[in-house]
Amino acid sequence: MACSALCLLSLLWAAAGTGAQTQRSCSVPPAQQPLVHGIQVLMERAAASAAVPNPSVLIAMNLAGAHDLDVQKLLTLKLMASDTADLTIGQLALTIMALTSSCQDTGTQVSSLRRHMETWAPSSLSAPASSFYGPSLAILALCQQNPALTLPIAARLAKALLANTSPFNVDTGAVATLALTCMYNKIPVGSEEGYRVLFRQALKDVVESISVRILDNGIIGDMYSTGLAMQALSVTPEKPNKEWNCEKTVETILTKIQQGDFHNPMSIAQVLPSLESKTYLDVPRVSCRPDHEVHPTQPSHPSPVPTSASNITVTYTITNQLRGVDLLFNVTVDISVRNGSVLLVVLQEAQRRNPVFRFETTMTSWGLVVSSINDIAENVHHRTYWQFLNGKTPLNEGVADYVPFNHEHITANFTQY
Ligand code: B12
Repeated sequence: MACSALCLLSLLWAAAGTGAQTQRSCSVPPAQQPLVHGIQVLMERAAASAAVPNPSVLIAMNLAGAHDLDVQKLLTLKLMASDTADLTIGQLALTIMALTSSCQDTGTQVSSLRRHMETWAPSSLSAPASSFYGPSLAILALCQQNPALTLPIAARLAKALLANTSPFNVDTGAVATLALTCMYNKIPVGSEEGYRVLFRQALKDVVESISVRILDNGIIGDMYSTGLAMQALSVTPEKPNKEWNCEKTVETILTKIQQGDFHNPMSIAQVLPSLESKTYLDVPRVSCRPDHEVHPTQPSHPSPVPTSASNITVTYTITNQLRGVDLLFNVTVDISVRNGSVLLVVLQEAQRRNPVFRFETTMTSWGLVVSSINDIAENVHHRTYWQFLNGKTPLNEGVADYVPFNHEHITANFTQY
């Protein structure tokens, strides 16, 4: 009797340890489920008509259970047929996870990603934190395929994260936590103890940094990093040192959904897994049985921002004060647009009025990025980009999503990250 109790206790102890995942998730109350279904329908509709398949959307669909199986199949086929030669390591990692979540073979893509990661190293001790986002996705994808082969590369990432001196970035910390947790949970028996200690130390550091960014309303970092941060906090073996109230976080995110803040398909793809109590660690466990379609219960769509016939005035400034960039300028214009217009309309109107405001955009998974203004273009090697601000506060959305208010002063500032 005493032995069986003891055995049971040690079994439970083992389950709580490295072999199993520590889950601290919470679920959406049944009454609020239609809100979650509503944003999933929005995301799937956008995916059906998107020119380029978005792997994050397919991952979210497979983790949540697809509403529209045709869209799920279309996305899977498009991703299988896509050319991976020009992808960044982060994009390749997302493609591998997306295809894995659709139960497709990814052997070639995995070998290519492993080769890329074998030569990866951070550019310097002060490399921007967000430069670890793609490599963290890569370790996560490789860990899910073959943790033993990934050990030395993951160790390099962990050491680089510990040594990095740049300001912390929640989105990146969340992805790094998922990657390191995957590795920590899958350290092969007989591996050096040093790996366990290293991953645990790096996780402790990152989770501590995430936890100090938990706001009173439950938001972690900002509204759009919260989904990834929830995934991180719900799986990490390191408890955050600040108590995390998961229910509060879910409640606030649901309020934001109701207010229409989650309309960008990518923002939905990043928040949906957490709202369905899933994480990217579940990617290899997705069931691909044909009966996996989920029929939503009365999807409720967030009401679109009302656009009225009245006009608003937005003050728009473009400024480049970066030394080393030849053309310095600081120009301001007042632009009148329909109330409810997105910022992109302001930029278009400014360009129409004065060629100094001409701009170019590039398509990304989040939509249009303003890549150049007045012939000054962003440059990854120089870490320069056009940052958009309201006064001195950076906007939390891009120009195709952000809706300015009357008399708002928007600045586009050429700066470095
Ligand atoms: C790194 C990063 C950047 C870098 C990208 C360049 C680089 N080479 O590293 C820089 C610093 C330039 C940047 C800029 C901005 N960013 Co940013 N960025 C990120 C971050 C942390 C990681 C992106 C990444 O590497 N993804 C992995 C790779 C594999 O995927 P990818 O699709 O190839 O990634 C590309 C896009 O994500 C794109 N991108 C990055 N940020 C943004 C923002 C918008 C609006 C768009 C359309 C595209 C875009 O650049 C990536 C590299 O090419 C994400 C976090 C997240 N949760 O996704 C935020 C994130 C996407 N950014 C965000 C924002 C708000 C911005 C800015 C609008 C901030 C501002 N006030 O100016 C600007 C864009 C302005 C413009 N000119 O149009 C938000 C978007 C939220 C939303 N609902 O739209 C996020 C989610 C951060 C957050 N939690 O709030 N960003």
